[in-house]
Amino acid sequence: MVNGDKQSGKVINESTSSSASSSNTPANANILKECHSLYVEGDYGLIKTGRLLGLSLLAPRRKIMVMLIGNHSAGKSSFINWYVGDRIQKTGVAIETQGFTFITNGKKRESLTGKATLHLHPHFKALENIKGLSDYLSTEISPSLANRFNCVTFIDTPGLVDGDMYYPYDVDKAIQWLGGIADLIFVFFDPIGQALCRRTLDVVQKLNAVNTEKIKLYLSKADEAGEESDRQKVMMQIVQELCKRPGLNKTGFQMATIYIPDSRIMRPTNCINQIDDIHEQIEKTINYTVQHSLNTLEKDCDRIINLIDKKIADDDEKKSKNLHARIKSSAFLLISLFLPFLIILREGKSLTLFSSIKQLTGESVVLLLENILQPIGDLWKTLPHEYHFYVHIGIILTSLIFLGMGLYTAKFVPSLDRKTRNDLIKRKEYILSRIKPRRYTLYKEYLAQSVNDEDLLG
Ligand SMILES: Nc1nc2c(ncn2[C@@H]2O[C@H](COP(=O)(O)OP(=O)(O)O)[C@@H](O)[C@H]2O)c(=O)[nH]1
Ligand SMILES: [Mg+2]
Repeated sequence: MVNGDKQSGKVINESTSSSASSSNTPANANILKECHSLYVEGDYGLIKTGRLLGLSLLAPRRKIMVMLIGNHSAGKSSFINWYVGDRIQKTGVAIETQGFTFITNGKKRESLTGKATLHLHPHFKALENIKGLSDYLSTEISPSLANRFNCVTFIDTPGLVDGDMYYPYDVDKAIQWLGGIADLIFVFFDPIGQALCRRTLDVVQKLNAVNTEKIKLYLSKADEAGEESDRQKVMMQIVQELCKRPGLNKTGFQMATIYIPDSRIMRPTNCINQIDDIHEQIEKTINYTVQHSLNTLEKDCDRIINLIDKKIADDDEKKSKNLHARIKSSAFLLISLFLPFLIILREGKSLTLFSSIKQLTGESVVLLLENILQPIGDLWKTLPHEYHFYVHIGIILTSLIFLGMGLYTAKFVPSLDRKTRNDLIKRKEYILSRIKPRRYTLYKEYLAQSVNDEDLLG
C-alpha cells in the first residue's frame, strides 16, 4: 500500500510550527479582500472610474499564488493536502496529476473542470492558447478553515518525468506561463531515484531565467534520505547538478530539507524538518502582497484624482474659451445686423419700426435710439444724393464681413455636459471621503499586527 493511501478523511494538525499559526492571519486576508472590493464594488469602484478616464486598472489579487513543481512522486500533492488540512489531491506513486490543478478555499467542497476554472480565474484566459490544455485544467475548492490557507491558491503541476512520457499539450510552455503569474514557485527534489530528473532541471533553468526571486528549492521527503551522511550526499549531488546549469549556480544557494510531519506519511527519523521555511516564504509573500496592494491602491487613487482634476481644469479652460468666442461672435453678429438697420431707418421705414420697438420696450428706448441716430441722420443729409447708393453698398458689404467674422469666431470646442462633469466631481469626492480613508484604516489594521499601539498613534 502506498503512503498516500494511508491518508484518509481529514488529516493533519495545522502545523509543526509556532510561526504557522501567525501566518496568513484573517486580518491580512480581510485586507486583501477589501482592497479588491474597493476596485470592483458598485458604480464607484476604481476600475469603473478609471475606465471612464481611459485608465485600465487591474484589481489586486485576493490571494497569492504558489506553484509547485518537481519530479513525479516528489511529494507535491501530499504537501498541499497537509498544508490545507484536507485530503484534496490524490497522492501515490502512480502518476496521478496529469494536468494543472488550482487548489483554493471556498464555501464548500467542489471540483471544477477546465471551463469553470477559466471562468473563476479570467486572468488565466491566455492558457486557452496552449492547444489541448484546457481539458487538463481543474480547480479543487476546499472549505478548509485553516487560517494559513486563507489567502493562498496552490497550483499543483504534473509530475515531470524523463523519457517518452507523452503530454497531450505543451507542458513546458504551460509551466513557464503559470510561473510568470505565480508569486512563489516551490521546486521539490526528492532523494529517491528521480532527484536528478533532467526534465525538472530543464524547467527550473528556464523558469529561473525570468523568475529568479520567486523560485525556492526544497529537498522533499527528506525523511527518506536515510542517515545524515546519506542526506548530505543527496544534497551534494543535487547541488552539483544544479550548478552545472548556467544561471542556477548563484551565490547564497539555499535548499531546505523538508518532510510531511504526519506519522501516517513520514518515516521515523531524526532529520531536522525545515518545513517552517515554507511558512516563512508564504507569510513573507503575503505581507509583501498586502503592502504592495495598499501602496498600489493609494497610487491608483492619486492617479484617478489627478486625471479628474485635469479633466475639470481642461473643461474650465474650454468653457471659458467658448464664452470668449460666444461674446466675440455675438458682437460681430450684432454689428452685422445693426448696419443694415441703419439703412432701413434712413430709408423712411423707421416709423413702423419705431412704433414696434415702442410697443415692445417702451418710450425710453425709442428716445435713446433717436438720440443715437440723430448725428448719423445729420451726416446723411450733408451727403450728396448720388453717393447714397455707394454708401448703401459699402454698408451691406461691411455687414457681410461682420457676419462672416461672427460665424467664423463661433467655433466652439466640445466641453463636458453638466451630468458628466457632476459625475466626475462625485467620483472624486467618493475617493476622498470613502476609498482613501478606508485605505488608511486598512494600513493601520495591517501595521497593528506587528507594531506597538503607541507607535501606531504617531
Ligand atoms: N516518507 C515520506 N513520504 C512522502 C512524503 N511526502 C509524500 N510522500 C509519499 O510520496 C508518494 C508520492 O507523493 P505525491 O504527493 O503523490 O507526489 P507528487 O507526484 O509530487 O504529487 C506518496 O506515496 C506520499 O505518501 C514525505 O515527506 N515523506
Ligand atoms: Mg501529485
